[in-house]
Amino acid sequence: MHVVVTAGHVDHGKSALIRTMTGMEPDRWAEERRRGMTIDLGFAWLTMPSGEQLAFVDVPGHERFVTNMLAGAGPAPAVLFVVAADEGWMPQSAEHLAVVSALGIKRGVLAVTKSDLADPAAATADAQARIARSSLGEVPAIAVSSATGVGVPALLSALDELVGSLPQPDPGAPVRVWVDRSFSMTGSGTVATGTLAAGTVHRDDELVITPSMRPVRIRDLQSLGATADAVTGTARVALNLRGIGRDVLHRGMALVQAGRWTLTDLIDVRIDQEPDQGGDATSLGHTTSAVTLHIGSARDIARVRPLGPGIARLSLADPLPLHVGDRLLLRDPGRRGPGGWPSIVGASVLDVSPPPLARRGAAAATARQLSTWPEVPTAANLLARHGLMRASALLAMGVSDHPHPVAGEWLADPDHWRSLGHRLGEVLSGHAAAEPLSAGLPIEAARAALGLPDRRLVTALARPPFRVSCGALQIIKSAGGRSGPDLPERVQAAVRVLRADLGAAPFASPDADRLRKLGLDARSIAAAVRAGELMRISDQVVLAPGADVAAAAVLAGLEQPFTAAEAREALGTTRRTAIPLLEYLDSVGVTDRLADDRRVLRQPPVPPVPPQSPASVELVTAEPLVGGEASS
Ligand SMILES: Nc1nc2c(ncn2[C@@H]2O[C@H](COP(=O)(O)OP(=O)(O)O)[C@@H](O)[C@H]2O)c(=O)[nH]1
Ligand SMILES: [Mg+2]
Repeated sequence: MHVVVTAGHVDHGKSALIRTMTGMEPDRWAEERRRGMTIDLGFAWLTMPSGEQLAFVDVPGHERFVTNMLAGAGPAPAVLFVVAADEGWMPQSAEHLAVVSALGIKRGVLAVTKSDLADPAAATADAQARIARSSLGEVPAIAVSSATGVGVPALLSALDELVGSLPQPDPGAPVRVWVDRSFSMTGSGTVATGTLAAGTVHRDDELVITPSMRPVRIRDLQSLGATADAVTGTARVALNLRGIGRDVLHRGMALVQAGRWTLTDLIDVRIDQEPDQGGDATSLGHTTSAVTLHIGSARDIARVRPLGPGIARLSLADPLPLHVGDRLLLRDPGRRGPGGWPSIVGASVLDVSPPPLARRGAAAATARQLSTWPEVPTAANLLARHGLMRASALLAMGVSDHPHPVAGEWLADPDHWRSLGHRLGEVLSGHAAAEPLSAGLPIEAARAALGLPDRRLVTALARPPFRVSCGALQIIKSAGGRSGPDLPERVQAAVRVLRADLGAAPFASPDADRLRKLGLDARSIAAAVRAGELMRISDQVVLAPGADVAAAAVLAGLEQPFTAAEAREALGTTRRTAIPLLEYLDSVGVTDRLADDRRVLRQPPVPPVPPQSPASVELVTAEPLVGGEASS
């Protein structure tokens, strides 16, 4: 099915032409028929020579009802432009053409009506020349008469050719039906009608009503008076909705697929030049007054904040479900265009979730950036602006193609991601310098420091030379193989003394008194352990790194199995050290403790990582076994 909207001055014969072509009455109201004037939208359809169905949305031409005209034209992909041969081009011809241009409608046919009353040549030439300067460009023109039927077959075949050349909308596109009519039917509840521009609706689908976001289910589905299980756009649809009252639904609301649209009251837009109205290209972009905004069947009030040439931020009185790339029509009731009609200008939506303009000069910088964007912004454009976005947010903006996520569903602009990596490095270096005894910067602190919305992003940024260990971020030192932060001079000196003691008696672990005298508190010892300068055997016992290997060598010389007392004697130490050391060796699988409390040597311990190689992850994962210190 195809949908075409009429356009043209009042009384130029739009409704009569629809009536003649379809045999249906587009003026639905008694008042319309009594006054002989279209007030509201009319709907009629026919089967074309090609067998395809063509639905018309007939609009009122009178300027008082231009809002109704916009509601019908908004969602339509093509236009039947009507000019009467006897009157020729008139003010509302110009206004409707401005509307068509602003909406970006690209395809149309010109019908020059009442050709039984006057020679259509002059009106045709004039109208074609004017239309050629609009978004429609060159259009075929057919002289017709609804009184005599002359030209009607030629018009039908021109329409057939027109719709046959329209691009086929994506059947999988997200659904948004702007409600243009709603009524209740006794016994079957509320019905909403509208133009389905793209995508598919099925019976039993759930949609949400904007702006309330209330979910509704499609009980029944009709298109051109016939019940259907599914309808694909472009099409006229009547949706019978379950469980809602008629008073809930109004023209201008939309029925949308959940999660696929952004309900927004703040947007950044590019405002079209206004060549047809001879206006200054940025005239509307310099107003700060309120304008009327139209999209689909919706009408809204928008406050315009100009950001730069042709670029503006609009604050909407009521939120609308929008995508980037959507076409909007703006009318400035305070300005009068040629012919005395409020000036009309088109705009395209660049961002439906624009960041605040906090800094000085942010408006101008934003305008510079946005003016380089294409008509329909891409994921790369939006990411360059937002830095980080959820894939679902991008989808709700109308962009389904996106790069691979950096973490979870987070997408990142490549430059922004690199600079976050640099900033993480700065933050970590700063932290290590300020707190040399700390086990690293907690992930949450790093997240807050970088202003990131999700901790998973911090983890994803922790690629070498950064790493995550026990919920904290550390810098991996490449030279020297030491993984921890540099030890303060005071701690290094104390550790040197301790290592000298242990060199003489490798298993005589220093007692609390000795450690206190050397000024080594729990934090300093933990830092020395992380730096690989000491080895923690238990809470109370520290030895030199490699003490476990040395102990195993000594124990290998004993008759197997051996008792704790035999081990203590061979190691030349006290029970205070021997027992924790044996338990440590049990825990890492070097020794086996038998049922009678004696032990056997199972295997020599893994030798420590040689100092020249980079610190390995194994060292890190072993930390909980040997460490009892809290990370700070
Ligand atoms: N003679 C003649 N009258 C026409 C023709 N088309 C429309 N009319 C008359 O013009 C008047 C306005 O037509 P209508 O379709 O309501 O115009 P609309 O406002 O553009 O919808 C009606 O009285 C029609 O009968 C035509 O081709 N020839
Ligand atoms: Mg009419």
